[in-house]
Amino acid sequence: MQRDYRNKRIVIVGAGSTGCSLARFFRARDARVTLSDCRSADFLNNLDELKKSGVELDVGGHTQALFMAADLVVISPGVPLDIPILKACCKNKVPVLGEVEIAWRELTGTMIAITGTNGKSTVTTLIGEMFKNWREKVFVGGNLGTPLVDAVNQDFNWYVAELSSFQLETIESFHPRYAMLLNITEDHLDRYPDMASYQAAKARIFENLQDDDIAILNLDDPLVMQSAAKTRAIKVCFSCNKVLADGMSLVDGKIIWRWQGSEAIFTVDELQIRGRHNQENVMAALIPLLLEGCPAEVAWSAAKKFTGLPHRMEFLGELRGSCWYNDSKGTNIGSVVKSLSGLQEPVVLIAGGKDKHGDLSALVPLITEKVSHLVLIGVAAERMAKAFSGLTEIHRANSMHDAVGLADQLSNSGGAVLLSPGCSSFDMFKSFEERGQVFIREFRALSHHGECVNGS
Ligand code: UMA
Ligand code: ADP
Repeated sequence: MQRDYRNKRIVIVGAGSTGCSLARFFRARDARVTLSDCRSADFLNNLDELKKSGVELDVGGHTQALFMAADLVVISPGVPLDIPILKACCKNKVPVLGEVEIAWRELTGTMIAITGTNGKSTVTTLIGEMFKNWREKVFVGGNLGTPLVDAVNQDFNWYVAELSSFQLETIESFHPRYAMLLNITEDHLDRYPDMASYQAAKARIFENLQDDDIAILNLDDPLVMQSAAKTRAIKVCFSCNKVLADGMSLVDGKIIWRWQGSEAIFTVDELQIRGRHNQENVMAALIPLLLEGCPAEVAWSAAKKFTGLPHRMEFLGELRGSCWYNDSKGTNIGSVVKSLSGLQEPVVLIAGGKDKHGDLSALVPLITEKVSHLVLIGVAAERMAKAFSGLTEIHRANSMHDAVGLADQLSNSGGAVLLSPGCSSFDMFKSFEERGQVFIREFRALSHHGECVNGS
């Protein structure tokens, strides 16, 4: 239902993609909008268009008086709830909500929400591709890139939304028909005091589900099952370890779907995306489609065509006999584990970036077994060097240019070079995309001089 925001004083916090979309949304509703960002205008997107549309700016800090006079404060995902200005709002009973909640209140189709530490973007995109193959009008976005609020007042039957723990922190009534939790491993411990708080934020995806809603769960992940223990919704599970009488299982290279007497079987060798984790992603993605009555062959033909997203184990090509991979989206230790596990050859690993303070020990066996040289970049380099000391040869680089040059010198024919940082990018780059693009550019510059066989 459309809310009346006319003349309401709305303060939006964060002038990134979410904040700008929110500002447009509220201006279109004739609200009195202020966009507030702690950074000064020089470091922000060009906000001239928004200014012209009547949005006021409060940049280089958050002005207390504006917040205290607001009818509603709406925050971007990257803004933690415990900053002083938001604590003051809470104390003074100024309502604070997040963008997902604002969008949800006005959306009319069926919501499929996907969260988890890893695999969210892949699963969200896959579900979108399957719906499109079924000729359905579908919005695909959220943490993936397009803020959910951009979907309001557009003609969609379905919304497939990737949600981060940050976005789930500020929901109230958000109530998807399908709520999917893929896995939980350590991440974002620079924002959360401990794993329990991170897990609790993820578990909020189930908070408003009713008896006939569906929770899609990874049965092999104890933290996932624990997070959903109290949900009222129908639990539909996927598992690579158990054969399920009702659910999605992986058995001897076949994905088997059994649900209330019906059965569908798919052959994993037909997929182009590689690795056990991607098989799990496909299994999870198929579930809402099959439950909604999409013919199995229609969903599967979209899965077969899917070649994966950029910056996720993206094969760049061969240089002097070494295979180069861009996994810039490997932003936590769990994802580096999956990416390294998929490689059989000796690896020169480029890792590091903005430290999320996670436990690095899960990487120790793989570094010992597979990594011939570790090239470290960014703020986390120091801590990683200590944690992996003695396991392999460790090198430092001050830029991606130097890291790529070093990796080229250290790699041998028959080996691999992998950028899988295990950290966010914000110490050296604007985003994981920019980091991946710089890596690709440096690889191409080198390949220009060396013997290169092109990949993607
Ligand atoms: N800011 C303040 N005050 C603060 C903190 C931040 O004003 O106290 C300002 C910053 O100066 C900056 C702005 O907030 O200008 C940035 O807001 P944002 O970080 O929320 O950035 P957006 O561009 O709106 O992007 C967000 C998501 N970013 C984060 O969660 C960090 C994007 O996910 C998402 O694609 C986008 O909304 C649309 O939904 C990115 C991400 O890194 C990809 N997500 C994390 C992840 O996947 O691990 C959760
Ligand atoms: P997210 O959106 O959750 O960050 P992506 O689909 O972008 O996830 O994948 C990011 C990285 O996470 C991949 O490069 C891969 O290393 C790892 N990954 C993908 N799917 C899974 C999964 N199901 N389980 C564990 N790790 C995964």
